[in-house]
Amino acid sequence: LFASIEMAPRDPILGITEAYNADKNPNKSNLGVGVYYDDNGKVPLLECVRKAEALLMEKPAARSYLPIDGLAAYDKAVQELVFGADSKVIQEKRAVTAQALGGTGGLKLGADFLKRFSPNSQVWISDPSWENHRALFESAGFVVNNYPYYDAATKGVNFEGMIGSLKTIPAGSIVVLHACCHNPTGADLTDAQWKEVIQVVTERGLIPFLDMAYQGFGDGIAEDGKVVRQFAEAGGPVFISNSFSKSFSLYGERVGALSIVAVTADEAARVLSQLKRVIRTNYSNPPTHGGQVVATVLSTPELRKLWEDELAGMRVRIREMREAFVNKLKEKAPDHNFDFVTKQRGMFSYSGLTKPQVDKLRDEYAIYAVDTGRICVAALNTRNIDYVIDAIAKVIK
Ligand code: PLP
Ligand code: TYF
Repeated sequence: LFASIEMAPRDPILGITEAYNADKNPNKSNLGVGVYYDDNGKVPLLECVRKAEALLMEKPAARSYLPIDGLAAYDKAVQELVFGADSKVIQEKRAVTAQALGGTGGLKLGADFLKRFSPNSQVWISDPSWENHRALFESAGFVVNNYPYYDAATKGVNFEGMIGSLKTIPAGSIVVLHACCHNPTGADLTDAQWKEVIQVVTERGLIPFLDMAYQGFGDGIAEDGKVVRQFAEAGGPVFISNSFSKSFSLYGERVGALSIVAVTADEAARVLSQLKRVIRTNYSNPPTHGGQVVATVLSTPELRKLWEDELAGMRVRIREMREAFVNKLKEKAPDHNFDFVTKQRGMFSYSGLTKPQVDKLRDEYAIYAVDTGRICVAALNTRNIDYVIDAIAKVIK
């Protein structure tokens, strides 16, 4: 059985962390993986999480199985967060939400559900997109295509190309959209462009699948969730996967969800029953701890306030690093213009660094970035930024 099995390729992003961990250079920096680090270069344990865990420890509870679709309090809190507490789709019982194993788990539940009920659809993802989108939808059995997205010349979105493509793909196609903070480019659509996308997707009967892994890292919690709300109001169906890996710094707890907006409450009930079937045959029911922590924080006013402040702190720190990056490069490499970096949103920047420049940064300076030139701005801090800027200025000379 195993004799003829070949080595699978490494995940290109997670592979960078392995190489970084093995590097002995004391100045090394990992700008590869999309993880938020604080100014000390550490993955933070949020205060709101620590306090919620302390609260939970005060009344220790047995760990029986959760319902198939997860903790009810969690699912409710997720709905209110992604659709807004006053959302019509919640009032009309047209939205269903199931706790999932991170954002990845939400995407995979949605993909498996769609393969069962829309087996002949094809999937369209942005060019480029998160490393795992293509593989995940392919492993659910779909053919995956790209729609144009990034324009290297303007370092922004090729909106003409994108909307033109959405106008030609067949009705029933599944369109994966980054709700905010596009990974890997950092280039998001404007409000007017979103409006046009929503109109084309709705009119043409495409199935939107919104991936929201960075709610709160762009302009704010409500601001970043706006697109989800607009899609929901457009009528449905809509699929939304969301993740708390980054916004709660709970990467290893695997907390996320899949929400589906149906056209009627009756449809929604049937959808949920089928979604539970997908979950049952995959992992039966989700784990308790992360869901309980997030539900506790979101439904306890003081903790909720603390979380919003801590999330704002992360968002602001990334912005400061974007500004410092641009200003410092202006001094060290005045012939180059990096102003686009402050226009990008979220953790990432498609920096424009070429593969040979990325190789040189790694080999000569122990600075690790993705081959495409994507850097994680959230890995910059007041201690490493001067070293990183000096190195970048040298490799782009
Ligand atoms: N979707 C996007 C666009 C991401 O960048 C990530 C990154 O981790 C995920 C989904 C997966 O999130 P999670 O780690 O919660 O599975
Ligand atoms: O894009 C990133 O860096 C994050 C983390 O297979 C990540 O989303 C990267 C690759 C992967 C899982 C998570």
